[in-house]
Amino acid sequence: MFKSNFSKLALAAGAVGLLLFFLTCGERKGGVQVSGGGDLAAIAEARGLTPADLVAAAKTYMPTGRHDEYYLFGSGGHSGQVLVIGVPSMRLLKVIGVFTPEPWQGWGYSNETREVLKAGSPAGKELNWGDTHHPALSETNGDYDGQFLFINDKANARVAVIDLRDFETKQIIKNPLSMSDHGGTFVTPNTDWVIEGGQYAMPWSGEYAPLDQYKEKYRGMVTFWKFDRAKGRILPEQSFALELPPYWQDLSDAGKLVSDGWIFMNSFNTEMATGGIEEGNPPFEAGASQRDMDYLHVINLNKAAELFRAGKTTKINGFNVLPLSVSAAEGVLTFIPEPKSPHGVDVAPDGNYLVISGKLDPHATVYNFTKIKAAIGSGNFSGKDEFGVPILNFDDVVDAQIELGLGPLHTQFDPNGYAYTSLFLESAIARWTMGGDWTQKHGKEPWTLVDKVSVHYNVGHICTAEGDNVNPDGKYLVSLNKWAVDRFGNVGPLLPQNFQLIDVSDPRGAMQLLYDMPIGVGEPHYAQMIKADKINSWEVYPEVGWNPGTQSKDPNGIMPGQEKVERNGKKVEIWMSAMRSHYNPERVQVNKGDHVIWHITNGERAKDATHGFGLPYYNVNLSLEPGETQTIEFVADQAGVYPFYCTEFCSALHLEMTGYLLVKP
Ligand code: RUQ
Ligand code: CUA
Repeated sequence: MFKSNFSKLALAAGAVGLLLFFLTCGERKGGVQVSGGGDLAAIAEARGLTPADLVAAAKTYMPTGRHDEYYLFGSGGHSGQVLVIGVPSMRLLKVIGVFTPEPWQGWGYSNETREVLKAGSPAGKELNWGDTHHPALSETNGDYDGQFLFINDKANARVAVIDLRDFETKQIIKNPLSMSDHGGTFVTPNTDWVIEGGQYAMPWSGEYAPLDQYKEKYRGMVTFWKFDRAKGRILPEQSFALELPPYWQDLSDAGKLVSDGWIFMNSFNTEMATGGIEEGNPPFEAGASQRDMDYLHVINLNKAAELFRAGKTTKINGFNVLPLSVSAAEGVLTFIPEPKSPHGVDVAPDGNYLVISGKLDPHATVYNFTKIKAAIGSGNFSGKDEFGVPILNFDDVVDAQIELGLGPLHTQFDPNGYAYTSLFLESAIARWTMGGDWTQKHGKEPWTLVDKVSVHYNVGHICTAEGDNVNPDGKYLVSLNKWAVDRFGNVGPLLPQNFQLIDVSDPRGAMQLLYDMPIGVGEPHYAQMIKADKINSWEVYPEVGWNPGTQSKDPNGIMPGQEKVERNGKKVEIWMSAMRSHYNPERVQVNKGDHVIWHITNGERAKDATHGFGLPYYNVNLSLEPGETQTIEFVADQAGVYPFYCTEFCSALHLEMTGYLLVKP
């Protein structure tokens, strides 16, 4: 099975050897000279590069001005941001500010962006970190459409909406029921719903209950956020949650095609352990791992939405919740045993197979949705859990268990009938064949492990190109490794994560490791990779005076020539323009104690002609992209002179793009 690795390598080595041979026997004796100086064979020798290295370099190197084939949208982990990376070059293209202020983009310094951040904070508190986990690209008919990106913050149970017309965050929503989430964000095939699954069970809406009332008072949840594509916003009043038993719900995924309208969600700690190592109880890690089986939650979302519309939900903390008793009685929620504390649940592109990864079990377990539906339809249950949720028989609905290796976590797919599963404990990626029509179509033995590639080290999620939608590209796989250990130069005890790019394009050959990319911010969890030509973002804002918060013309946006300052009692309102290389007005005079409202419009129409606006003491930095209008507001509480200046190097006279805010005592 692994022999193919070697023959493939030999083949690659042969091809490159041949290439080098031709190069070195080329025009002149010392080998091929390129302008700038260099002889490929000599460089390879001097740098100790193998033929496989040269192939990897040739597959990833991007000559200047050439664009990458894919965009990778990666979670920024604790930074609360989203990373945008070009594939295969692995060049960082952008860091999108989401749950935390981001000064370069002026994210969190203007009125509007501050409001978006604040909307995600509990009343009276300011959150300034997030633990971003799972980015989800919007889909149309189960295929990425390049319009929106969603991401969750596990630490505070928040969900954000990013508009890919300008790569900016538009909305942050705090889950009204839970403190933490994990099984999100995932979207249904037409992005009607954004899924946010919970994680650690707790009494809802922040209420107190002692741990000895765990079974009665603590609950799990999954929230279905209704998304309005035209508005580009989640609509909380049209959204609802399911009350779930206090098992710890883990990852989820939305059904597609045959399983469209269904949601699948893993759980662990069905033992309902409550910890207490200090009181002589088993620690969580042991207490939550006693049972051989936990429960895969199978949720009939269409049915749940129907009951919600029929008024079967109650309000908890002002939010619509379908009670567990209703879900259990009405067939909204069904359980299936799943091997011991699994982690990822991934719906295959055909929508029929669900791959559940063992974590503590070396197998991937593959469930067949057609069988699940039939078993639910025939009422063939083995019993109920103690909350009254019906349980199906494992053997009725499972098609295969494939031994993959140690610590399987997450699975992605390609168009060649392969699935790829990360093996955390083994630091490897397993490639294996799917069953059903797929493998028959590709003439392969179903449910078989065919190849493994080592990664460095402790891989969590993986991402193949468009690898979780109905039409995967495969091609490239990015392994999101938790540990870097010895891969990079020493930067102190806190090491970067390591994104490794792997070529999975050859269905007959082996997978080839191409590139290591250290990620020096946060701990990225998941990423999704989309074909670059599906992203149609704006080059400049559509009109001068554009408000990115509303994605429409701002009433306070002005054209150059319309600048003015108005005073009304203690309120001073300024309409300022920014053009290369001046602000107008350049002097702004107010009195101490004045309430200042300041609108600034970038009147530029040239691509990349962004101006900044940095104001000392008042803690302001704006990024005014061509056409953009932003508003800041503050009380001039300290007299003095405050030079404001453009924080983007926009022109030769950029240093002169400045002015004075004069606050008179
Ligand atoms: S996960 S721990 Cu997606 Cu593997 Cu968050
Ligand atoms: Cu505008 Cu520098």
